[in-house]
Amino acid sequence: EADTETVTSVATPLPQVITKNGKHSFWVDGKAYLILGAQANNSANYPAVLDKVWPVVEQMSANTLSIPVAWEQIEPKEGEFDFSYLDVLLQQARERDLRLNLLWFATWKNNAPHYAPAWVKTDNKRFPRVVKQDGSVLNSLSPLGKNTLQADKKAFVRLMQYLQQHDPQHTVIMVQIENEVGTYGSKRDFSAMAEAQFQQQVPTELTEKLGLKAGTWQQVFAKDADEHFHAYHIARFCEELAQAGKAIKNLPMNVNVALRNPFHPGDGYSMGGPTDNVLDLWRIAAPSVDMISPDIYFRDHKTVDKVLDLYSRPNNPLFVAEIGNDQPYARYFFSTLGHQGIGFSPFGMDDTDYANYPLGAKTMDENTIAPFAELYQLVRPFAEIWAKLSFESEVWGLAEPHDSFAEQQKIWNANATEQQPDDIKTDPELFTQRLDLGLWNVEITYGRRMFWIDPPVGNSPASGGVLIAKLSDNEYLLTALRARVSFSASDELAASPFIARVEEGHFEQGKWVFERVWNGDQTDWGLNFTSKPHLLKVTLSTYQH
Ligand code: N0T
Repeated sequence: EADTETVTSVATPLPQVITKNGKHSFWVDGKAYLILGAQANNSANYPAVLDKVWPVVEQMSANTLSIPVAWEQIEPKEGEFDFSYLDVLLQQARERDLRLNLLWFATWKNNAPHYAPAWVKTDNKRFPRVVKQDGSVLNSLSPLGKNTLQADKKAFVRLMQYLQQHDPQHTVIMVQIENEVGTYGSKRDFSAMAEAQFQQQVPTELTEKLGLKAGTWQQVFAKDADEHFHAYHIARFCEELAQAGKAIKNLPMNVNVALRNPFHPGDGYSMGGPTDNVLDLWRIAAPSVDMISPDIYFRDHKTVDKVLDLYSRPNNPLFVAEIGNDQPYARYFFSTLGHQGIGFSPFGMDDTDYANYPLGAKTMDENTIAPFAELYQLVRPFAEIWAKLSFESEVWGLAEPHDSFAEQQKIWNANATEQQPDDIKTDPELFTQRLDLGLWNVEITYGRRMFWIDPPVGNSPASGGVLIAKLSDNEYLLTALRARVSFSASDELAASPFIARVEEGHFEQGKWVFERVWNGDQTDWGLNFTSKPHLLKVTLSTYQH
């Protein structure tokens, strides 16, 4: 018994991120893996409350839980480590067949060292905070504090050693370094220590890779010098952690970001974090970080789509590390997968009695869970196939485009996004999307009957979406919710198009299992999807005149 276990665990390959031709794949147990995630609330990292977390994760049909592990809890006294929380967490996750993404809450938890041990937080001399230009001191640790890096790294290495020794089956598939790093209220540290560094040359590796001329921070980045300087040093701090941690156990590691509004950035955001303007700098300065992951609290389609564009790049795999847990956010699961996302993880998914409204939902109950559960239940039966096709073939995913949430729910910097005036909401184009799939085009419409040609009026609330994967030039895997999907021939095809065959089925052990053919009413008016899950294989053809 014991022997077989050792043999299996030794054979279990490490989770990893694979990049080929600018496309990314996240592998677990030697296979492509799609993170159908859930993130627990901030203070859910204690054994006594875990039984309030699992039921929500299970109701969602999630396969991965993101949950904090705090520096203050594993090293309450300097040099004395306690991993009893992880013992319980790992065991309970395994019993439920769930994987974990551990969030290392340490030097930065949204700007502040709240989760650092008291012996760190109370010793400003040894662990210096960011000094503002006016000389006042912020409650955000400076990335230039050598002792801070050393102490944080030491604890992080112990955490990775714990995983190396106690998690041979890789229940933990990813580790997040810090949480929403950066500083609110100053573009950088202006302490004497920082000033000395700020006068120096920008490291040549950075200027060269960014294609910029060498010089001091001020010379190279001009009015953006302060922010770039701060971002570089935070990125290097995270890089040191990632490198040291990976040397112990080579798990995928990510850094999550408190976003700035891509259309109206302003300067009130968490400076120095990997916001879109310094994303390339971060990728260069922190090469051991596998990905920079957006935390999405914009509710509107236009802003979310832009964020997904910005964070899915040949040099950055897209993982939506956090997204609000209210209904309007759920459908962006479709667009995340359409951007070749490796995962999606709504925030605040547990019953520990907290709701981060107005960012997320007002309450945690069945109604809050349902929109996410519906999506995971739709995709989970073919998640591995999807993840494989996303990497090896071409995939598309779209969420219903118009926004239907109430004005008063537009908060924070999402305020800035323009809304359509009500009187033009009758335009069917608002509820129509088109995709060029190669030889074939597809039109997706929302909010119409299954039969006949009445124009689309949108779902209320907006909640539809579609997923398409290319199987071959004339063959697609398709699923959707609350949408009509109509194929047509693109200009490349000179002959007349027809639907050759639409099979409904499912996958078993990676093999397509045929259930029935959709024909007649089921194909005459496009392929109409309701709130029930249907998986289709669509084969298209042409006839000559
Ligand atoms: C997120 C979450 C958690 C004036 C917020 C979003 C999580 C962190 N931060 O519930 O704290 O750990 O990553 C920042 C959004 C700031 C909005 C400010 C409104």
